[in-house]
Amino acid sequence: MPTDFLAIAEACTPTLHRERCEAVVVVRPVADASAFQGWRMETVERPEAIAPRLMSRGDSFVLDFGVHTVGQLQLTIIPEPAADAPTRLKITLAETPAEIAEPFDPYDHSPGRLSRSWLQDEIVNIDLLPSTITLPRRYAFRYVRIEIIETAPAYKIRFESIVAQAVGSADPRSLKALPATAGAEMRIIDEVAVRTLANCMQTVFEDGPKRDRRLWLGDLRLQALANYATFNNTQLVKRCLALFAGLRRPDGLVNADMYEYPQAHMGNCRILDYSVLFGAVVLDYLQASGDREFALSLWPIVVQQLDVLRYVNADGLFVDPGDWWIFIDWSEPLHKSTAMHGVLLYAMQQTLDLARALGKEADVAGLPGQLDKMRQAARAQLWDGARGVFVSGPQRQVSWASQAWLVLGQVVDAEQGAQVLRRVAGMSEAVWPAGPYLYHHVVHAMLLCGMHDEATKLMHDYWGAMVQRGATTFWEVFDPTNDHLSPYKNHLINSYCHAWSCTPTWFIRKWLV
Ligand code: RAM
Repeated sequence: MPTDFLAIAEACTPTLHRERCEAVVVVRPVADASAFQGWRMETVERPEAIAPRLMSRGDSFVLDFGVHTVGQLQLTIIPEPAADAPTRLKITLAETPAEIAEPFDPYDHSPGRLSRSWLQDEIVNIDLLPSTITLPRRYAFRYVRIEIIETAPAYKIRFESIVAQAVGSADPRSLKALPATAGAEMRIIDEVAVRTLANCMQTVFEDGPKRDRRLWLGDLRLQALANYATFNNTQLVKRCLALFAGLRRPDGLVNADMYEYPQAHMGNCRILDYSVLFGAVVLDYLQASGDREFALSLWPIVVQQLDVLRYVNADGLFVDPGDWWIFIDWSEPLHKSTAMHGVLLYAMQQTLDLARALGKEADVAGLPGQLDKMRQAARAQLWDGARGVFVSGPQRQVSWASQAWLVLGQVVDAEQGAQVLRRVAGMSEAVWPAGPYLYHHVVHAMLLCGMHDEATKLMHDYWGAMVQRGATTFWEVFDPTNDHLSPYKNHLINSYCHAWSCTPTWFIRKWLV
């Protein structure tokens, strides 16, 4: 009987936890060139000042919930005296001060941009007053701006209560304590990372609760690692793995992204460096959960992913077929072939380790030889002896991505790995990472090479810099030299609570304390 993966996914649907949250302060945005994206929030008053205040057309205020929150918003509105016309409100929910301070419109809809509908603003008309209303969407926010567009000359309104019902599948009671040996900065980074993970944990591991609210294989791999070290909700990982296993592409490869609604279905993204890492997620799951039976049921699908080895030529080198999205990082100048070669090596090694753990080595008998050949090919053909680093493409580009992934692919040992990572750090022409997904792999590579001090410093310089800029959850995109960087050409639509940014908690808990 073939395994019914979708039934397994269904059976693992988590219970959502809810928690009532209230604003901690009333704020207003103030332009400040030294603040993140040019805006900081200034305290106006305590939130208790809002409930008794009578307001009418033109009044507005901004609530700060203190930390990033995911959930629904409920408002109780009282007219004084009785209302003789509807009330019309504009409500904007924001992850960052800029989303409150800068207008969403006019919006650039040109190709390559994301939909305006991800931005969180509502026009709400309320016919019957007094009234308690719950806004229709699930929002991701720290700030809420309420603007009264219309009341009527005969009456005013006051907001008796404004509360959020935070929602998520991370059970706060199951959060493992951070060892006391963690230093002060690492404690803060860990706390922000754990909130990032928790706010992305819904009925799947979402990439971001504001956007895309969807399951991505690359994000899942990192979230699962962070989750094992914190909430250890192995059922949710099982559900996500079952969704990828139950819905595969016609060529048998797992897809990069997945939707749950109205029923589970694949997204339209095929990302080579995501599909090939499916086996790595299975191995991590097996090690964390001990669930051998489920891992065995996935094994044939893991083996099927080895199909991508058809993109390795007779010399043992990966050759970009040109018809796949190879992600690696958002960096525009990055040449990706060498990094992809490293991803393949890492993924194949994980597959081999999984085969060994499951007693299935016979199914991948050719793999050890293939791995040797690909590692030798990298050392022979991707190495620049004069510069002492690995290069990619005809222009022999040097990048952090190439070094990190070839270290993760065990092309060099720990000592040589530390040398290439230190060299690339000192090369002004090297292409830097443009986002947390690649920063994660750089830090991971450093830790495998015993570079604990450098890894800690990089976490301080990168994730620590987000905290200094006010982050209470870590971001999808961040360049310490450019606050407005956005792969979608609009910093307002970036996600500021993003799955692949949550791994500092894994580094801290597994490697650094
Ligand atoms: C974006 C999301 C997601 C990522 C893909 C590649 O749409 O940010 O996290 O995995 O790109």
